[in-house]
Amino acid sequence: MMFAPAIVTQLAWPWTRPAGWRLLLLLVLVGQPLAEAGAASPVLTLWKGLERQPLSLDAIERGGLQHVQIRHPEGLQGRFSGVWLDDFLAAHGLAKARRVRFVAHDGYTTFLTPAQRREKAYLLVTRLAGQPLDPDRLGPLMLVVPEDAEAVLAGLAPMTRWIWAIREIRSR
Ligand SMILES: Nc1nc2c(c(=O)[nH]1)N[C@H]1C(S)=C(S)[C@@H](COP(=O)(O)O)O[C@H]1N2
Ligand SMILES: [Mo]
Repeated sequence: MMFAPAIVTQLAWPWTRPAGWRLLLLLVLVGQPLAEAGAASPVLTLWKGLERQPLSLDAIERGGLQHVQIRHPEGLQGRFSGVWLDDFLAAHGLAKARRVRFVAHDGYTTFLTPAQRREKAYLLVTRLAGQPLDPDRLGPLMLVVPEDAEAVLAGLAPMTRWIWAIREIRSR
């Protein structure tokens, strides 16, 4: 245990510094790994038939983030970021899926056919104002149709496929 005193000194020194330094050190030592662990932990289960694939926010966003400025009927507004559903499906070899079913944490479920996906561009939202969506409310993922946002607010278009709190996507 020759080097034990050195470790003790290293662990001790932040606490002997002024508060600002302690905070900075805490952010670097604890915050960054936590943020990385959060982005890498699974938020979605993707089913390709019987094959199950857990996906992290990082994995979902890999195709490149798109941004839209909209008002969501559930009261959120601002810059929503995510990936186009068709790009996401294509990236997972599911461009031709005959049924894409979404299952939410509250049990709500709905599905899209290829014709429905051709008709409207669906955005699989991962962030609002740059931050992951609150998992206790409408997160971790939601589906929106940006081109319909105003019509939905005006009551002129249905929002039955604006599913939020998505936890699973099942395809076949
Ligand atoms: N996760 C989740 N998404 C959902 C729903 C829901 O209950 N849970 N309701 C859907 C339906 S049927 C409609 S019309 C709209 C609005 O639902 P609401 O009127 O019950 O708020 O959100 C859709 N997305
Ligand atoms: Mo509905």
